[in-house]
Amino acid sequence: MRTSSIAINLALMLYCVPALPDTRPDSHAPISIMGDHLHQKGELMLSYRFMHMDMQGNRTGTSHISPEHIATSTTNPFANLPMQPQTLRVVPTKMTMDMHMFGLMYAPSDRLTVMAMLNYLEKEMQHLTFMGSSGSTSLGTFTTKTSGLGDSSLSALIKLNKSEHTQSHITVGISLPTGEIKETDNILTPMNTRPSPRLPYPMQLGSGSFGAIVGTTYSGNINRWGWGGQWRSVFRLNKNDEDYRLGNEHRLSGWGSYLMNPHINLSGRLSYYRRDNIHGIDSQIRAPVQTADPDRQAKKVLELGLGMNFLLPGNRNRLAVELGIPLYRDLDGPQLETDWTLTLGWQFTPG
Ligand SMILES: [Cu+2]
Repeated sequence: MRTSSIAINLALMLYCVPALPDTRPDSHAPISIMGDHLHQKGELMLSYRFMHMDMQGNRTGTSHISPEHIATSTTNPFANLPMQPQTLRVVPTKMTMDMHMFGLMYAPSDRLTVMAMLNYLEKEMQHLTFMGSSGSTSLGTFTTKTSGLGDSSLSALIKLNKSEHTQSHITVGISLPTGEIKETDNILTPMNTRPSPRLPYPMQLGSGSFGAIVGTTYSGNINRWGWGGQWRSVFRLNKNDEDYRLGNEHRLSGWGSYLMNPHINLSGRLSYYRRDNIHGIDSQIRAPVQTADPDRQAKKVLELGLGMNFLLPGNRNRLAVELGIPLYRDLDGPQLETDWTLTLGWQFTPG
């Protein structure tokens, strides 16, 4: 009898779940999606996301390529400079990136939500160095590490439309060059020396450039189902002080969700991500390694995301988790491939 009354209560709670944005777990997108929702006038939200990205092995186009193959057959773009080998001789084998993302959202009106984001990054890359200027004899391995503040952003989310079950908004923002682009670390060269040069592009913490952020988001829910879509691009606006600009980035995402109970929903997401190559070159980054090549940075990835959102009792705290798994990777390579991404998040709306 007690169980059935609990069941009836749960059913009533579920039936009564209103379509207001802050009272359903699925009124927020999967946690890897940024700037997916608006707030009501006067509302403040603080958030912390932790993202771990794991990369292992190399790919050219859509095919795997071994370190030995890279070291003996991939042309070194700096081959015409003095002391440079004909092929790449240092090969990245593994990389991890941990991002700590701090966000603040505030709504001065029902129509406008402003958002600020700060990132702290920790990067680690393992490499295999091949001996001398040719052949497939390995000399040794080394790991480079960088950490610090990444680029920051300020955005405005402007409501386009809102009805009982759907909402849409556009996002316009600016990416600020707060991340360092002159990080150095100890490396092992094919000549068995251990200098500390400026590290290649993927190990730097920022872009060095201002960026324009633009996008649009649509989302809806009805009964136990939720859905949404977002387009978000970052256009790099200027060459940085080191005379290059990173490639523009575009991400198109669609997701669906199912409400298990008033506090938990499951989500599935598909995202297509595209990043262009680097324009220009940093004259300090010249090494027989793929990561130093401005034309080996572009990628196209189709990613599946499986996640859960939790809305804690009181509706002030949200927890979320999402695992991203690539379904398709096409890289201007050789380039390290991303194998999985984990995002954890906590969102808090103070009283
Ligand atoms: Cu928010």
